[in-house]
Amino acid sequence: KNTVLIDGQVVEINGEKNILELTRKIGIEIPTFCYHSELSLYGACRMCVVEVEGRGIMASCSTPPTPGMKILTNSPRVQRVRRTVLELLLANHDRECTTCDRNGSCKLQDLANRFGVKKIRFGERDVKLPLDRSSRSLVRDPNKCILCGDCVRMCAEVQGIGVLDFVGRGSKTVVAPAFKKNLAEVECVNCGQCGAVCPTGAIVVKDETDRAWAAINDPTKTVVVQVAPAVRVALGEEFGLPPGEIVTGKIVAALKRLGFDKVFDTSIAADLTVIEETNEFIKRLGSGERLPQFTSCCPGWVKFAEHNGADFLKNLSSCRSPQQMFGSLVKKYWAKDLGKKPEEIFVVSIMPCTAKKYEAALPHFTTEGVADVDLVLTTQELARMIREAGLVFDRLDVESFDTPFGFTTGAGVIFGATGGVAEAVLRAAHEFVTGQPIEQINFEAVRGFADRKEATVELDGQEIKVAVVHGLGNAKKLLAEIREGKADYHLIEVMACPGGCIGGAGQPIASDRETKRQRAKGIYNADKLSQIRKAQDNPMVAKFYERWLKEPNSSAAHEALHTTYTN
Ligand code: HC0
Ligand code: SF4
Repeated sequence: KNTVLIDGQVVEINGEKNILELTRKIGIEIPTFCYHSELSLYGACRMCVVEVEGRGIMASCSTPPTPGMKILTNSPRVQRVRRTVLELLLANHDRECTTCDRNGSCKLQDLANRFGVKKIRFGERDVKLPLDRSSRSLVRDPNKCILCGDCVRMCAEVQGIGVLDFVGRGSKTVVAPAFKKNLAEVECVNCGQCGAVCPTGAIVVKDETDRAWAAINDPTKTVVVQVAPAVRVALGEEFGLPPGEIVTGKIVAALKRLGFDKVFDTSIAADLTVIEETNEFIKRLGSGERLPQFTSCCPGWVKFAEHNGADFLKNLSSCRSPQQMFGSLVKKYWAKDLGKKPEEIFVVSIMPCTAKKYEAALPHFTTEGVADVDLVLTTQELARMIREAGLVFDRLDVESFDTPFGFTTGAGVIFGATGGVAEAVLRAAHEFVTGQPIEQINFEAVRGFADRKEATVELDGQEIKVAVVHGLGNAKKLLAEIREGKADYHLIEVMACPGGCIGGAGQPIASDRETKRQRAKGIYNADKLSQIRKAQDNPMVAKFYERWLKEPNSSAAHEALHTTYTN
């Protein structure tokens, strides 16, 4: 029969690839460091050991179950090995838990706790390796690395980049960029996915909450904040709420309590992006030039394209991302309404994304020499500020965004999930070409987590082929196919992170698929709840055109909302 015995319990094998999956099926949580269902098998951390009768101690992640196996998951031998593995890791690990950004979300800490490690029999490593703070987005602390290789495989396999590797030999081995360079010196795109899978604090988001407090406490600054779409379905997780719960109103309330002068929604700038990008797309369709058009709102993807897709740079939409469109409008136009200079307004973004920190610092995103977005904080950092201020998130009364950048449509919110940008553009394209609104505005074909999603839609008699990819490895494959003449799309959405922005590395730590699924569900629920679901119907955006931008793709719009790329 196709069964095994796990701790005396008969368990059927049903296509499980390894013993670990089988034990999880029956509710036994075997500890792991290097096992991720989305990454290849490595089997190096030895944390997931089990005892198999007649074969001894084995790594459960890399041992396939065979009928008749007798498996013990918690025998004295297993317990001993596990504890020794943990102690060895701890001996080699910086133990400054109290000052670590991952205090509370560290697997090593959690397991040491869970397995009751009270004493470490091995001495602490005495040499301190230098920290790598070169990246705009991340901090790498090799002293906290346990050599599980999760980041290496994430960067190479899922993102198709491969700038991290094991460097050195034996006890001197570290994970680092090649030739022990700094992150900022290699072709890292700041996606942060390496840090999102890191079980400890060896790669973390660069914490810039100090700069936010300083701005808030500076009486000469008007401090405004914009909130990205994906933040509203994930921040709650930091405070015990389920993933996908829409907490927009509480976020607004929290930001007001923290002392921000105005609280705005990035989604309104996403609506503006839809209008600019769709008009650009229709023009290209007319001329047949620079197709396929790629979306350009994801800074990880844009940097990747600048490194690896020089031949495709002309195909990127020239639209700045919503984050940057927002900052530009605030500093260029809204500041004047207030009678203020660009430097008197401090623009903060709350983003699910680590690459947004890099994007905001790019030298061309400025007005009169002043950055359009002064500071980007991730969802994680906002949670930290809320905790620091002692706000009980769950008990906050909801509030609504301020005007004029507070009126949102469903189209601007679905940007937060993979496929959302493409869908929002499709909701507009038909209407812009024919003058008639489309009836069916849900484009299910571009939703969900398949590696590549495709849709064919009819646009005034012409067949338009749309592709959506997420995870840069999938983008890389698609670029290769286009180069070989095997793919002929008109419009392509690329998001660097698996799942899109909801899976950004600045979100609460959770790299499992189910959490992302729930967040995506929350995004589409927010869309369903919106009275207005098409970007072109946003009355505030219409006002921006009337007062500031004149027409889509006008020279004023180009000046404020578009950009160019370099390799
Ligand atoms: Fe995204 Fe965005 S949707 S990239 O995923 O386009 O970060 O949430 O804010 O800018 O709107 C991230 C999320 C944004 C931008 C928007 C886009
Ligand atoms: Fe690789 Fe992204 Fe990490 Fe950079 S941030 S090292 S590109 S996974």
